[in-house]
Amino acid sequence: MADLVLYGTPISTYVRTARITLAEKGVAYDNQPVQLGSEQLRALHPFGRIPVLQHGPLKLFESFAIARYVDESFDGPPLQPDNPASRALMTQWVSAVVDSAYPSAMRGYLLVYVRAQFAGEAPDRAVIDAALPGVRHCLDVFDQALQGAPYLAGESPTLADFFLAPIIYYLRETPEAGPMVDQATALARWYDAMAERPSLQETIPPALE
Ligand SMILES: N[C@@H](CCC(=O)N[C@@H](CS)C(=O)NCC(=O)O)C(=O)O
Repeated sequence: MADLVLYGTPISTYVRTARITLAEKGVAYDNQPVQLGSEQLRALHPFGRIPVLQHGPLKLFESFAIARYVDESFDGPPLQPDNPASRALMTQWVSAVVDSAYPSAMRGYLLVYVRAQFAGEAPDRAVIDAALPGVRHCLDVFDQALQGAPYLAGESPTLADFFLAPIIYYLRETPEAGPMVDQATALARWYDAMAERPSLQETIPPALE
């Protein structure tokens, strides 16, 4: 087994954030799937979530803690700004993704499609429609932020961009949010630049089926 193991399915946006960070730093690791709701996961994570990183004796959960640890422990380009203001902006946008974008765009919208697909049913139209204003607001907020700078915390990509990109990847595939992303010109420009990075190309999740 590798010295560094990342637990969690590569389908998860949070697992992908950790994988992008590891790829940006050029760190080798083993990605092991672990069943949600399983005893194995409860033993790894007190709240039964993914990702979990095991590095020798250190076990870490919470993707922001994992991403910061990887950035600060390994050689490779720094993924967090040095100056306090830009670093605070990075942290602000990570929190905004976790506290606002994920609940509205993933839990409230995209996962409605995913659960329906797994169940072999049509998605609940009323639930999708009710989620759309929140998704639009979220995309508007990030579009506006990206009108002033190429990346969320300034001139180069930081961990904040690695939290947002996996969500936009999925939204672009949806019938309602896909066109919203395309129309959000700064966000669409940012995503195109992000999608070209080898770290994103290496971590494209398997198809949901
Ligand atoms: N704040 C956590 C969120 C992790 C999270 O919610 N992961 C999802 C998968 S994308 C999960 O484990 N969901 C299963 C559950 O909540 O039971 C982090 O950043 O690691």
